[in-house]
Amino acid sequence: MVRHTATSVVTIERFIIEQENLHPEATGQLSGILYDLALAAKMIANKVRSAGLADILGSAGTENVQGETQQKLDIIANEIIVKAMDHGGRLCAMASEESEEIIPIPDHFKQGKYVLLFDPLDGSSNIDVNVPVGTIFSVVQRVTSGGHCTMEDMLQPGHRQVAAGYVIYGSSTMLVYTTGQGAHGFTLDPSIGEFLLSHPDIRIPEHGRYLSVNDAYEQHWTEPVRALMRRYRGLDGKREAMNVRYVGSMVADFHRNLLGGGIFAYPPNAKNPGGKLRVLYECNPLSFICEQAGGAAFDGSERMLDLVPTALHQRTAIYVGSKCDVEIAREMLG
Ligand code: P6P
Repeated sequence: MVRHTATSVVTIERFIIEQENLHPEATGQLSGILYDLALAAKMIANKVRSAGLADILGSAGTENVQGETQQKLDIIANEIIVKAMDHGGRLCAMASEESEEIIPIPDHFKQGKYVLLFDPLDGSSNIDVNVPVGTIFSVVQRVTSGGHCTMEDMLQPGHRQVAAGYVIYGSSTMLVYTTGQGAHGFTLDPSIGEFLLSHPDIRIPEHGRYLSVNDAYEQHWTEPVRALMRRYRGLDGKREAMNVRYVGSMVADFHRNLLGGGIFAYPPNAKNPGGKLRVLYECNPLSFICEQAGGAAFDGSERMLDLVPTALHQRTAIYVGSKCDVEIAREMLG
């Protein structure tokens, strides 16, 4: 891999090409998907930045497949991604948190060999209070041949991902992605409208500083989960106490832990007995990135990326972050 010095100005487009050149067999289709996603991210960032002024805060008055009230920006972000991605000829279908069914590629566009699964704006209930939100995406190669993509192409375990990433719309807009050759972060320079390499080859500290969990559900947790959280808090004397940092926006909590070291935990609770976060377009992409950065991800019984999904919007428990802290979860829950 080409090594960049701190002073070199490396755009995401240049970096994508350099990564593609590491694979002589690459056709450029995956690079094209990443380019188009970077464009969509800039467009969404523009909308998120001005949400408070352009009367696009608040609810759209509709519900998504999860029965959650859709925020206006959710729908706008969803449409931006679908329109940016549907004509490039690299995809055979998409799936979104905002759409109950598979989103087919219209017949008048060329069909590609990849599938894109995404959450257009995760944590969107935080928009109105200016808490960072994010876009999460996952790319897998279709497993069926010919014709339209089917659910079989969608329901693949996370270790089949060929790329994954997220965009965090925070104090700055950052895009972090992996194609299996490490995890790399790019910061949007709004003065030139380019994502520039700012965090090459991200490594998550082996021991976490931060514990991200919503302990309002403590009374619903099983005793092993309660014991695990006591361990993370240093209450059983077997581990240094972690600082609790929980924003309620998975991308924001995950990103802080990825850079600073920590664990994001969402155990099953009475409201979400199977866990709350979605396998295909939240847990799998973030787990792929975390493993590529030297971390780990566990779903309460196995490696997150080995879970074989059976439904498009399937939810799961998740413990993702610093390797040693996920190992503790595996020991105490597995
Ligand atoms: P709770 C946002 O709604 C979200 O999907 C994630 O971004 C976030 O981590 C989680 O739900 C917060 O859930 O139950 O703690 O409010």
